[in-house]
Formats: sequence, structure tokens, C-alpha cells
Amino acid sequence: MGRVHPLAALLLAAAVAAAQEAPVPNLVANGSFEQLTDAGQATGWEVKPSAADAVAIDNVQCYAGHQSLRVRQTAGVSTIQQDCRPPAARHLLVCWVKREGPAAVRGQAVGPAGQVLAEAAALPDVPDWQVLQATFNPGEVGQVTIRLTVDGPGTAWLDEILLVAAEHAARVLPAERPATGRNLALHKPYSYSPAPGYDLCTDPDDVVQLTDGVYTKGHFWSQKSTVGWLRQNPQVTIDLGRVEAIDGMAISVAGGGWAGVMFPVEFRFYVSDDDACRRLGDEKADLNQVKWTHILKCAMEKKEYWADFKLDKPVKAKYIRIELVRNHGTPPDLPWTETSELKIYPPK
Ligand SMILES: [Ca+2]
Repeated sequence: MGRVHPLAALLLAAAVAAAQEAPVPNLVANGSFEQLTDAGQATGWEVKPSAADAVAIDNVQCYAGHQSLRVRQTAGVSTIQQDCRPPAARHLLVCWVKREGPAAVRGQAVGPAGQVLAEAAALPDVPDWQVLQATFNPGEVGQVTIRLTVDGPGTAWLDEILLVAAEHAARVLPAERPATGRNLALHKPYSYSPAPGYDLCTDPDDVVQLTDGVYTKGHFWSQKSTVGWLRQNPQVTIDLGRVEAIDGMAISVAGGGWAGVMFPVEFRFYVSDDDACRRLGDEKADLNQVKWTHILKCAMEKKEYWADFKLDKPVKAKYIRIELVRNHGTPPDLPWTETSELKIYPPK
């Protein structure tokens, strides 16, 4: 067994809670690199190393099980891939990666014509294991290749490669705020005004991605699992389905000036019990026709993170409205903000 990941205890607790449930089916075979052929190769994976000895099993470093797949190279690109046939439904691709040196590490789902269906890249400057994740719907493409690439000099360890139905995201991904427990917003419907509009991350699934439990890491604006707005101050209304006690909320944000995307300056949270909120899916709808109670104004730091807010005292509401207001960029009247996930917490 390798090092104990900081999340191991939490994952263990989750595993105990889920013990009565069937395991989440993984469409990737041998995703944890625990099974080897007689020749000592990872069963089920096609490996194209940058050099003869660039790719090997490592039984010291691992994220899950007892071993991982290690790529160590001075130049070139190593590719590790496997074909599968996911059905037409939203899927989540997960790759755990640890890296040293400048090598770029990427996980992709690629269709039969070479089209990239989903992609996530490892962040630099993360010394520990990090999770790459991306959602996609293969539609009717048939065969999908799960492809991991390590490009350039350095060392990368790959482990726990998962392709699962996206509805299982909360069971296979670490919780960012585990101590707080239940997320009232998970899989809840929402509407937005105006409609999101940014080519690289706008896709039909924008209507579910804010509450699907999938937190986007890395370059937000180019990942389909985020919802982005250009030159707009977006508002999102979440329908919790019934009146719930609310104690806090969290939102994941991106920015930092890459490609001009900047961090939001402020979030404003409102609540309402007015069922007129249900009609707010129309982007031309006037949200101010509904009576809203302003409960929280959150000044944001200029960084990519999960912003987490607790109310002074819990409120009860059926609808939550969130406004992203301005950004940290220049000029400030050109808001370009993105978000991946919203969470609403009940009192403990
Ligand atoms: Ca493993």
C-alpha cells in the first residue's frame, strides 16, 4: 500500500455508508492498474511509450489499490489508452494523476473519428495526487477511446481511471466540503438569465451542470462541465422542489486572467417561496417580478476556489437566486465569469 491520501478517511466513511449499495459500474477495465499480464504489463491497456522503458507499473506510488502506472521520460509523448462503448447518456471521466516536472498530463475521451468528446488537463504546481474529471455524452458514436497522454519531460503517475454514468459523480469523486453533508441543490433543476454564452464550455448540458455534483478543475472555460457567461451579469435560480431550511452555500469559480476570464467580484444570494420562479427559464423573463429576499452578499477573493458561505441564521425557502456581479478584470464593466457548481447546505 502506498501513501494514505488525505481523503482516505472520508472515502472510507463514504464507503461504509455505501456498503449496502452496489459498486458503481466502471466502463474502463483495470482502471486502477492492479491487474498485470504475464509480461508485467497493465491488462486491458494499449501503451505507446515515448521510449522503450518510459512506462512501467509502480508499486510504491498509488492512489488506489497497491500500484499505479508510471510514465518517466526525458522527452516525447507517451500514450495509454483503452477502447470502450459507453451508451448514449451523460458520463463522467475521472483520472487520478500525480506529477513531477514540466510534463503535461491529459485525460481524454475520443470518438471514432478522432473527435475529442471530453478532456481534462492536470494542473501544474500540485505536488499531490489530483483528480482530472470531465463529463460528456457520447451519443451514438459507438466506440470511445479513453486516452491518457504525458507530454514532455517529467514523471507522471496515473491511477483510478473511471468512466461511470454521470449520476454517480457524488459517489466516485471526493467531496469538497464533506463535513457539511447533504447538498440540497444536487441534481435540482435551475434556470438562468440570460442564457450562458461562451463557445468552449456552452453545451446542451449547461442546464444540468451547475448542480450535477461535478466540480471542474483546471481551465474552466474550455471544459464542457462549466457554465460560462461573456459580457453578462448572470443570474441563476435553483428550484429546491420544496421549502428547505438553508444554512449556507458554496460556489466554485474560475478566472485568473487566462484567456481573459476573470474572477467574479461578488455573489449575491436571494431566496423566495414564490412559485412564479418556476417560469424563469425564459431568458427574457424579468426576475424582479418575483419577490426575493436578499440574504447574503459575498465579496470574492481573486483566486480559483470553492467559496463557502454560512448564514448568520438559517432561512427557509424553496427557490434560491444567485447573481454573479462584475469581475476583477479590466475593464470591470466587461464581466466574463464562469462557474462549475453550486451547492446549498441545510443546517447540521
Ligand atoms: Ca491502483
